[in-house]
Amino acid sequence: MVREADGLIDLRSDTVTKPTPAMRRAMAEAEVGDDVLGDDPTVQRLEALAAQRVGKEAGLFVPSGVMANLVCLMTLTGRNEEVILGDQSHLYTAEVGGLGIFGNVFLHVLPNLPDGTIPLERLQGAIRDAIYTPKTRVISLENTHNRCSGAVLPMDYIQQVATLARARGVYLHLDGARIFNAAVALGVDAAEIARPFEVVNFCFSKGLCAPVGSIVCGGAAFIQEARRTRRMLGGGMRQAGVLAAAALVALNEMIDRLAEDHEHARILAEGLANITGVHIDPARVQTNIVIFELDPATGWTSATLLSALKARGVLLSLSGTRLRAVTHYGITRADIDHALRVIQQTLTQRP
Ligand code: TLP
Repeated sequence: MVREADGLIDLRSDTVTKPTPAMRRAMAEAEVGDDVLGDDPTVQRLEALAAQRVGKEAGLFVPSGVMANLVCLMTLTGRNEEVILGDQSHLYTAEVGGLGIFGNVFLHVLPNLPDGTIPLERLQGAIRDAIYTPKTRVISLENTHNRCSGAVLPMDYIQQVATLARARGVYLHLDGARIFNAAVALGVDAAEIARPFEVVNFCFSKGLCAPVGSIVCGGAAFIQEARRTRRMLGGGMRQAGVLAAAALVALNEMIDRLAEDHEHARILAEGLANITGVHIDPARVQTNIVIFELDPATGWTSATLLSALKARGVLLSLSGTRLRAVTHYGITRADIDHALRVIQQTLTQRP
């Protein structure tokens, strides 16, 4: 990795990753066509490979993770229906309520535990189908769980939720924006994680470094219907093969290296735990997202520290009121050590 000329250590998100040289070459050379007319061979190759990676029949390329979630859930639901989801989910906290607004879908929100799960008993009690309630159509889970420090959902938990959903005639959806981080952390294929879900979406534009794009995967009939939803949302793209070409490189070359990001996140979390005034449980950090809080006795708030660190060349972001650092392809071990030194030095001063 070559450091950017600005010298910043940008830990705001893995979405800041830029396309690799191999991606730029593939984009320049991509064979393209009008994808709304079904003519783009590179998009078709991407959709087939992505679906295969998560063990589903078919895939649909969409511009963003937000649209992927919308396409999945709007395709699965109708008026008077609801989606059960966690109060810490990206869908509920960071997508402007689009599912309720565009989809006319009721968002039935249940509390997430710090490990990203929603207790099974709560789900069991929440599914409903009475004449005076919305009908529960989907349960949506997130893996890895962004606001729960990038937590990986336990496989047996997912299986239990799937068994419950099936028994009650409810679909299971996965916001798998970072499914490959979960797969690498567990040492399993993404298809194994995706198996219990009817419908899964994931992103190419986060840790996998592609510039744009997400994918929706599921059964062939579902994807045909999802294509119509994408069109309605304005997500049909024309010569999208230039983007799909980068996403193909992401799938073929960028997954295994996520282990390095996880290692950097672990080192960062352990380093933070040794800094006076920082509250973090490093054992919670399983993938590439590190979330921590400050002791009020330091005199610093998340917001004041964020701007002081920015002035010193280290960029973090907020996760609610907490601070967040995300490791990625653009971050080296030396960057982690430097960021830790800067955070420690800054916290020893008064704001
Ligand atoms: N997450 C972004 C921000 O929006 C917070 C980030 O920096 O982490 N699902 C999950 C679990 C996500 O973390 C995100 C993006 C999305 C969906 C949406 O993806 P985009 O922003 O590419 O549409």
